Amino acid sequence: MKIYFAGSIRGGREDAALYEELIRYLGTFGHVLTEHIGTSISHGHSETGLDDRSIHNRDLRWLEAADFVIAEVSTPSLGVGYEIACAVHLKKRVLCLYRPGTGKRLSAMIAGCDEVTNTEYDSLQEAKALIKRFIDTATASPPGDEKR
Ligand code: 6IA
Repeated sequence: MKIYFAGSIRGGREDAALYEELIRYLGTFGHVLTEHIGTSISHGHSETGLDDRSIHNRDLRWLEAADFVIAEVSTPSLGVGYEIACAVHLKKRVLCLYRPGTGKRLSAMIAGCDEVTNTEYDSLQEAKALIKRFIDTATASPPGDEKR
């Protein structure tokens, strides 16, 4: 199973340690294509050495290959929003994880999108339970047939 994890990079790295925990957990279900998102890079740093076009094109190829997309959306990120929109158009199953306690309201373009599974959580344990339920449900029904 291929899992695409999306989390903020240039939008802000406040949740990088949390992403790392979520990616570690997702790794128990399958191969996480975007493992680097949890690594401790600072935005503005030269990152991988890849130029922006190469990053964009590679990530879109990964998105096309993914069975599921899990997005942590508490830190607003243009890139994560773009990935979610692309995933919706590619008919991927998308889980959005949002912590309401951050003081940042989730964009209506995500919160109001019926094509994604929007969830709220407070603790890492809750996030893991939401991920497990989402993957269990999604794997039990063929794509396009699932109840969101
Ligand atoms: O606008 P943002 O930078 O916050 O967008 C973050 C999202 O875009 C993530 O979910 C990534 O999938 C994707 N993205 C943005 N920058 C990169 C990137 N740079 N590498 C891979 N995906 C990216 C290199 C940094 C790497 C060493 C962590």
